[in-house]
Amino acid sequence: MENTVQLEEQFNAKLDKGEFIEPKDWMPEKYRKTLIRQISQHAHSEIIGMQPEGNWITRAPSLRRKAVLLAKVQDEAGHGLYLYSAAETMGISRDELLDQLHTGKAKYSSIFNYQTLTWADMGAVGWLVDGAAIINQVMLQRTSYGPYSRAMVRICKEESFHQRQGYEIMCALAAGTPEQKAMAQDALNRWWWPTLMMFGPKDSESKNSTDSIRWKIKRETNDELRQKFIDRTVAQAEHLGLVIPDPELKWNEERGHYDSGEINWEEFWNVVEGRGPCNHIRLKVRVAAHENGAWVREAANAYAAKKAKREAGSLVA
Ligand code: BYC
Repeated sequence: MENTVQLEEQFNAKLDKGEFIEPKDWMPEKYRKTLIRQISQHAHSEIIGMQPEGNWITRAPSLRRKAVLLAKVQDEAGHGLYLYSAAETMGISRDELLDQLHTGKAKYSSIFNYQTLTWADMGAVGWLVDGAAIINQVMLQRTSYGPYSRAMVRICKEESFHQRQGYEIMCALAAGTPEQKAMAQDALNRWWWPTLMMFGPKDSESKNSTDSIRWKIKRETNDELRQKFIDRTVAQAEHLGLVIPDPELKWNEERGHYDSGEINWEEFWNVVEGRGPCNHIRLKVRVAAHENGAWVREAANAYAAKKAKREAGSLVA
């Protein structure tokens, strides 16, 4: 019988060789807890993230835009499902995970607590929010836990379509009438800073990063990914003829990166801790959707039980 020290050595050797940790492998309890926390937070973000965009499906300006947005919001539901399934492989049930969300115990991404005020916000969310999500998720494709990594591969493919649909909306608005261009600029002004907050607190304040980097759950730090996003997005804003709302944004030749202004960390923590513009309404709508869907779950369970009974009967016969 192997003892914990030996098991931990084998676990670390797997990580060193770049192998995946799979559900049936031994893992330190803290590794399991960290992954349940992060994967479920990620799943919750996907399904709460359906709300700000879902609000615009009936108001999309054309049939084409409506069909595209509908497909995108459906994709987010799918992402939530892959991620809940990945979290369940760690020995926690879907009911427990949803309960943690509905009682406010579990976090979800701060970004979805902001309002979507105009159609241009659908452009800014796709371009910036999905753009930031891709930078984070491309890194997570190489995360050390197999089921999380495999979910990310599929999600990333869909996210790049999401990002392009957002950028396409921004291109149309930025090349439109002065009023349309002003709408696009206003959306960029409101979404820029909250998007930078998606990457989490700065490295010096990130309590989970040391363990997560050691265990190869995260391959890059919050600040490294945020910098990557800024460096990529500046040229995209210039192409649109829009101005990023940061007067300190400046190319630094020596560093080979853009320098940027300080994030309002007080706002970040307020939103994370439940005091953002829409935290209350997002949870309320989610709980109501869950309660209204009870009959679907009951019907699906009754059907599954009936089918299992019938199959058991035919086996006996
Ligand atoms: N919002 O130690 P740290 C999408 C929390 S959805 C809220 O750095 P970590 C989409 C953090 O949980 C994609 N909370 O943490 C969907 C921790 O609290 P606890 C969303 C945040 O985990 C629909 C504490 O602050 N993507 O694309 O090492 C429509 C300290 O932070 C946030 C993901 O979920 C935040 N922004 O790093 C459109 C990515 N930041 O739990 C689009 C998966 C930090 O210790 N998650 N906190 O109490 C991750 O990659 C990592 O969890 C983070 C944070 C980089 C976010």
